Amino acid sequence: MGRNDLTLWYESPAKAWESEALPIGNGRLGAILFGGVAHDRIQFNEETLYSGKPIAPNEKAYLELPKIRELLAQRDYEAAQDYAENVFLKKASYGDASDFGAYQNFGDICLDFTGQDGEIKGYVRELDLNQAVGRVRYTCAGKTYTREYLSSYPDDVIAIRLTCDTAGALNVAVSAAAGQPQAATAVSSDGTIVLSGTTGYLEFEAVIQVVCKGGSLVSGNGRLKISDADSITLFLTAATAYLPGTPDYKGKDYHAYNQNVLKRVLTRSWDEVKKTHIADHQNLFGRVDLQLGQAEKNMLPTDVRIRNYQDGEADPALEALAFQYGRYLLIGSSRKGSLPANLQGIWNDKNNPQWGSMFCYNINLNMNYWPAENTNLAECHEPMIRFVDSLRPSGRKSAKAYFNAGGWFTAKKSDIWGYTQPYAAAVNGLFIGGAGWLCQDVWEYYSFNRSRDYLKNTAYPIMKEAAQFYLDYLTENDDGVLVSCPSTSPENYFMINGKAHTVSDGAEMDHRIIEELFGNCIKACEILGIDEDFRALLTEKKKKLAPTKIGRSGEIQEWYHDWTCRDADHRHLSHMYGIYPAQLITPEQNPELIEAAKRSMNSRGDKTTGWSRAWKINVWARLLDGNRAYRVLHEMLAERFFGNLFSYHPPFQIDGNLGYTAGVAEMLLQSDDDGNISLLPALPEAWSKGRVSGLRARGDFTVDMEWENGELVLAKIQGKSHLEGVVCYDNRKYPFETNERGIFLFG
Ligand code: FUC
Repeated sequence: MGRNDLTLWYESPAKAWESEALPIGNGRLGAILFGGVAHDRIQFNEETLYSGKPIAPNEKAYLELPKIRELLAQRDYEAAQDYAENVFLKKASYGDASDFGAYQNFGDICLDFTGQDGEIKGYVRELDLNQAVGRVRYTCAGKTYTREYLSSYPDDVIAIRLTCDTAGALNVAVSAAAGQPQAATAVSSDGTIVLSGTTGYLEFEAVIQVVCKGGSLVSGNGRLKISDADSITLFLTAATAYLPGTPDYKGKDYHAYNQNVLKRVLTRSWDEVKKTHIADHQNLFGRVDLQLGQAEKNMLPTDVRIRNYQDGEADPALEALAFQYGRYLLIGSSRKGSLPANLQGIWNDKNNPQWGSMFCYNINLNMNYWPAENTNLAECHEPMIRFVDSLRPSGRKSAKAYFNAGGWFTAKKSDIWGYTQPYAAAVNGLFIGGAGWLCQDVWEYYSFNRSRDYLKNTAYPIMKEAAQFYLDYLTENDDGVLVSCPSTSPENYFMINGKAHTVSDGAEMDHRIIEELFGNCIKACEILGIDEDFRALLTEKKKKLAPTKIGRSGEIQEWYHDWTCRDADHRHLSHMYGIYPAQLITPEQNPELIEAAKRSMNSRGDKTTGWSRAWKINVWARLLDGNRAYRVLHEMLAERFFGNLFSYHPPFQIDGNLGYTAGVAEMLLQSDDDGNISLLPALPEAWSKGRVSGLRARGDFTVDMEWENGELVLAKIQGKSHLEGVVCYDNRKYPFETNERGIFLFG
């Protein structure tokens, strides 16, 4: 077994799904591996198995909007909130809220072994991140048993291989446990188990195909009983009737789909399937190498390392492993053609998971994609961008229905059914920045990869239409500035006369989201040489947007007015948006605001939910405080990562993992749209020596670096030849030279 520095490994089977078991995934099909000896459980998911169904917007809701604005103009926040929640957002107006979809558990593959009655020796369970293969190995009565598990993107299946070093020693009963109440199981002596049914709205089917070498196979009692086999291979395919782009989002022939997948894979040997899978995975995963310390620590099991780390033992290699784990998880949950990674990626064992395991974009979905570009996984970004695009038809209806506006709108959350409406309670559901924030990903993909064709045909149309919504929605206040009204600052409350309110007449986060979106649209118009009038309009409106303000506490104001917030340590850092994830406020350009931001960050404190800590790592990196970023990172890894390295809010949420990964990269490398690349901008003392290769910088650059005693000793910044002549310089510590081939060297 591997034991290399990119392997998670354990000396006993997993009992707990959330904190011990190990994930594999191909973007569409995910599985969680337990590795039990007598009984093995492989819990699986298919990314489109959601409850719920499409919900129509309330087309007349906008008629209530002027009243909310009027109450806010009178600064009657209590009445404004009451009206917003009980009239404008009244749940009954929007159909049945329970139709909002929750991600579902598909089921389990169960393996019950017999004939292994002796003492179990040398048990090892591992997940090899480099190969994306899970393994179990142990010895019993002198025979060594091995299991391998993978979820292949090229073959579109989950595949499991059972072997033993002694011929004819495998005796196992294979069965399936349905995750859905309305599912039936059919077992057939041709070696298949079919699990099919409906959620009430959506039909689904999974097929498990067993292939044995040697021995015999019989079916009965809902199981396939295999005796005396030399080796056994299981393939799992699963699909649903989900079909986006149709009025009811249904119509895929899932049965034919499964049959085709199986037909194809059954022509291939296990070795071929495995080889193709590893090559495909390594093409993405292998692009980045990060060394932060001694790998020898991997001689200890991963859960032991986490415990030692919690006890204060230094383990920079574990910090690097958690970085790579985030990349592994993004590859496993977001591949070209799939849906984006939801709150739990694609891994979920419940039918009522926390927050429906939905797509939530007042931070969570956004954070999932923070490492997509800078850690060299642009292909994994594609599902997110396609998803944003897919929200537009519904988003146009919501813009019209709730705001009588053009363009497209979405509030804070969506399922797979195109939900874009605002909803009660306002503290969550009246988020105005959804579409704008989602457009950040659309722009960033261009910014890193610089495809003009993508900018013109994909990015700009999505961004322009979102900008059109904000142009219609913004209102001018008594100070003559444009504000978002009504709006909330995600999920926070402000205090007036001892009372907490959430509906406001201007939130810093919205203003910065809109400023960034307008700015990116302006840049796109300039690059493409189009839409001169629209560009002029955006430039004019951008200038009039409410600026970032410093309040009497010396901190950044979270709202247009100088209010204090109810929870000083609130997990959302919405007023830091301009610093991270946007780059509107920088140490070079805005030193005063940066000082105010530091005060805001200190007020919020370090110890919050999983994803909130990850956001803090990224913000402190942008504030160029590497040691502080590291402190948060260290506490996060010790206090918000389970032994299986899933990060938790709690509960497990993948945003924490992915935000952590982005944060590590942000500490090592920063870049912007103006051609600045900054090497080791927030290197902590704890990482005094290390090297990294394959990080990405905006402008289509790939960066390798080595450092010793906290100082850069070598850097290679490689651009594409078509970018020769692009400005590229380090505006911070390490200036470097360009040469005529677009390769920049330091050291
Ligand atoms: C937002 C956050 C919560 C949680 C949920 C999924 O509502 O404020 O903390 O992450 O999304």
